[in-house]
Amino acid sequence: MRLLKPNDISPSEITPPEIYRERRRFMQGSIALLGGAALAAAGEPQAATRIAGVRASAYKLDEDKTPYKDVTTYNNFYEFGTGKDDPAANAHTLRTRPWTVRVEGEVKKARTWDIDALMKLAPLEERVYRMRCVEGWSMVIPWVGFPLAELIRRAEPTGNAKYVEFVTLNDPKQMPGVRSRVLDWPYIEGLRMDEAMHPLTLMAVGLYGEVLPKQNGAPIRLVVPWKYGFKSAKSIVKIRFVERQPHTTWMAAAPSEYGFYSNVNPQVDHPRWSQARERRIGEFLKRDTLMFNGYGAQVASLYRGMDLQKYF
Ligand SMILES: Nc1nc2c(c(=O)[nH]1)N[C@H]1C(S)=C(S)[C@@H](COP(=O)(O)O)O[C@H]1N2
Ligand SMILES: [Mo]
Repeated sequence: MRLLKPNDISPSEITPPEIYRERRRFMQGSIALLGGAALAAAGEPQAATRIAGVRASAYKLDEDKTPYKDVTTYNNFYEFGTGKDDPAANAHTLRTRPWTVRVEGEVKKARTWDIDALMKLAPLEERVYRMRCVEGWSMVIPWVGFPLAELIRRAEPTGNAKYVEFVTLNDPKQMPGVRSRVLDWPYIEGLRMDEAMHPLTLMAVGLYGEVLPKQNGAPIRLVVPWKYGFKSAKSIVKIRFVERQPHTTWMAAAPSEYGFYSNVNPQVDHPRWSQARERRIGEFLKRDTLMFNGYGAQVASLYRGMDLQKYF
């Protein structure tokens, strides 16, 4: 996603992955030629670590998984830059230990969770989900995580808790991108309570059986597979239960383009491009985008009676 003034971007400006990879290969070649071995090494993701005791789950897909390399080098994480390869190059400065997540607001049990305690809160499972970015590309990713509902139950929300707000890290010392005013920091997202409680909604701590790479939102992020990617907030530090609909970062940036709900909906165009089709990273031909990203059987009932053109 890029934040530009209206009409600044056309869908054709979104770099197709094959061209992007070509460019990257070229750049890597130039770095090698400069003899910048240290520079190249700094740009590599940290050594991956396997997570023990991850269970298989019923959430599988009959679709090819996007290669690890693409999942971890083609990213949106504006705190580390707006280019797709910026997060992989820059996120090594993020410190993921010690890390705490504050759970507060309209709950009986407000608590500060240490990340290592959070990772043991519920059994970790592998879930293969489709992810679809509002920019028109998609991936299939084997996440490791636990349902957000498990955390919510332990917090014991009060009757006033109607929404959940997710606040992510905002530290200019670790995140070079937040020095730029491209968005209002911290990055904030939100869900309605029933969306947050939905069994598909995942707190992810890993992918491909390994600890979440920093560029993918380590140490903990949200994954909401029936919504556009920007709902899946990375590197979360606070979860607040609130009565009013949260004011999310992308709504503040461009209210006519990014609504609160942000359900994947091929029938509602982005004001500057169609959402009817998408490019699966690694494939050449575009495929049709599915209503609710293919999760309609599970989530359509959450929106029964709502005008999805109005509540986009
Ligand atoms: N904190 C934070 N979370 C974020 C973003 C971001 O810029 N900052 N980008 C969002 C967008 S637009 C997408 S598509 C997904 C990308 O996740 P991935 O890079 O792991 O595929 O992260 C989302 N979460
Ligand atoms: Mo996105």
